Amino acid sequence: MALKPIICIPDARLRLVSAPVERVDDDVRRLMDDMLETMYDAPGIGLAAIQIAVPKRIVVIDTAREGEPKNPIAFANPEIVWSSADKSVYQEGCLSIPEYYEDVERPARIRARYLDREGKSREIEADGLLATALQHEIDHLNGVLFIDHISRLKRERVWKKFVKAAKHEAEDKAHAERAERAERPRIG
Ligand code: GNR
Ligand code: NI
Repeated sequence: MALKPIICIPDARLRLVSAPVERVDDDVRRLMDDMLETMYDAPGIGLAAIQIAVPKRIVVIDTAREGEPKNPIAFANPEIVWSSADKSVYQEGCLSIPEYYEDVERPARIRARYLDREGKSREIEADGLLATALQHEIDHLNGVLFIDHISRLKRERVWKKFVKAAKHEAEDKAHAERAERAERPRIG
């Protein structure tokens, strides 16, 4: 198993539409395991493969609370086959938009079809936090972020904040590299 770096906005890869998995083989299972390890480490309750820069339709979720037994679920090619008319509101966050939380309204209950770790087709009916998390993750597979479901004013505000932070980070990195070159003792 391996921990993978999580990419954040404004990284353009988060807008990619991920490709379906053709076969749940050992490589896919290894990816699912790496994603679970990365998700637990973060910590988060869900992770889509694109968040570790892999544009495949794979999701992992564990909504068990602290102190409860772990309940990891891995999904390949998840699809919502039914959603309820009644909605629920959760305060959502995203590991790709650190430390930003906002209320999002989504269908309260869904039915999803997916392939499990063994490649077997399954259906799951979800409500509560699991329904919200699964919809949040399936959005990631389509390049959609939870901030796309909030007001434009709020979305633009948080987007600009992360663009600015990314620019500062790039400048700091370039500066450190220049300093490194200038101070390195020359040979010959
Ligand atoms: O850890 C996460 N918590 C969360 C809370 C409410 C609704 C959705 C989520 S998913 C998020 C992890 C994440 O970014 N998954 O893509
Ligand atoms: Ni997310």
